[in-house]
Amino acid sequence: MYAQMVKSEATQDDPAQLAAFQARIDADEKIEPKDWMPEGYRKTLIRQIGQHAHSEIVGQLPEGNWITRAPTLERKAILLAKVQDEAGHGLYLYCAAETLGVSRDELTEMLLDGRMKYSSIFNYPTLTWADMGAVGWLVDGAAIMNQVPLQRTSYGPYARAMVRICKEESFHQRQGYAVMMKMAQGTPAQKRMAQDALNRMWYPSLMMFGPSDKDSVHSAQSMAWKIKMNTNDELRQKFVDQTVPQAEYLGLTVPDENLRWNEERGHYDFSEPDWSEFFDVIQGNGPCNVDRLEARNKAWDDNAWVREGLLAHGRKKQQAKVAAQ
Ligand code: FAQ
Repeated sequence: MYAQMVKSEATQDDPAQLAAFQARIDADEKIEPKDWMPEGYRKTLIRQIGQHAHSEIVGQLPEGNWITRAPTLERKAILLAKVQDEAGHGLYLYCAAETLGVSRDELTEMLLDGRMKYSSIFNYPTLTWADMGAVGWLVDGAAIMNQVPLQRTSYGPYARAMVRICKEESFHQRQGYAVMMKMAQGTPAQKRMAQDALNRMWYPSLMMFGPSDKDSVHSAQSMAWKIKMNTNDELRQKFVDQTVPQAEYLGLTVPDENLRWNEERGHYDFSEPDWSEFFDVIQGNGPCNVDRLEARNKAWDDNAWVREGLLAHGRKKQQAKVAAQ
């Protein structure tokens, strides 16, 4: 339905203006906030950047859950820094979305009342300390695979936000892999925890790239506009090809009986995730959807006084300025 809406809005635009816009995209020019853009382009960006921002913010919850239980002071400091980075990513992305004419409050309200999504992965629980390793290694690993190409996306503010985000995400991925190495080379019980975390996180991580290309509603238009640089399946394949040797190095087994190197294709063959589970999760029926939205709603309500205080302060300053004129 959204795709239809985008299409019909796009067709209302002047064909000559649309052609000139597409020519700029094809020439790899960056589109900036004050430039003319088709309404469909603007709305697609608001949807994608907004959902990306929400994912960074909601994504703090599964790891935040482990800050007080990190096994050493060093691990606690690292995890705390990582979770704070995710908050920063959310803020850069909300700022990028605001340049398209939507406020952060509006975006947040759309998250809180279920009109906007966030990444499916954050609706799974983090049950053991090994999950902190698996989240960094697999979830940040998948996020980087998707986000490195987005540094070249056509919308300037989004592309520039991704540069810093990607630098920080690679530190996140390395810290996760370091936790996994420690666990996988630890006692038999620690190695079992690491394997259990991989077993539970593998398919949800593959789902992060979105539905298979044949079911992806937005890919074709988003790629023509260079809002997306690759299809969902292309990035999923790259992720599998990169991650399987890392699992082998850890001495862990990827939970997929069909996983094998295909000499002819030059890629791993692997099993698709259970797509009915994916669609269930993004419709709000995953293991933690209710908890995640409750936590976000509570934070929004508890912090209303801060927003109101800041607005009152802003009004007072404005009034004082007017009175002094
Ligand atoms: N979860 O037509 P497509 C991170 C929805 S950041 C939920 O293929 P599209 C950092 C999609 O919205 C992770 N919904 O969609 C971190 C659409 O529904 P709609 C977030 C999903 O947009 C790490 C419908 O399915 N990254 O992890 C998902 O072309 C650790 C049809 O799908 C980004 O957002 C999903 N996985 O492609 C933080 C990157 N997949 O909107 C803390 C930017 C699809 O029509 C700790 N986003 N859907 O109602 C993208 O690259 C794209 O938006 C995709 C989806 C690839 C996610």
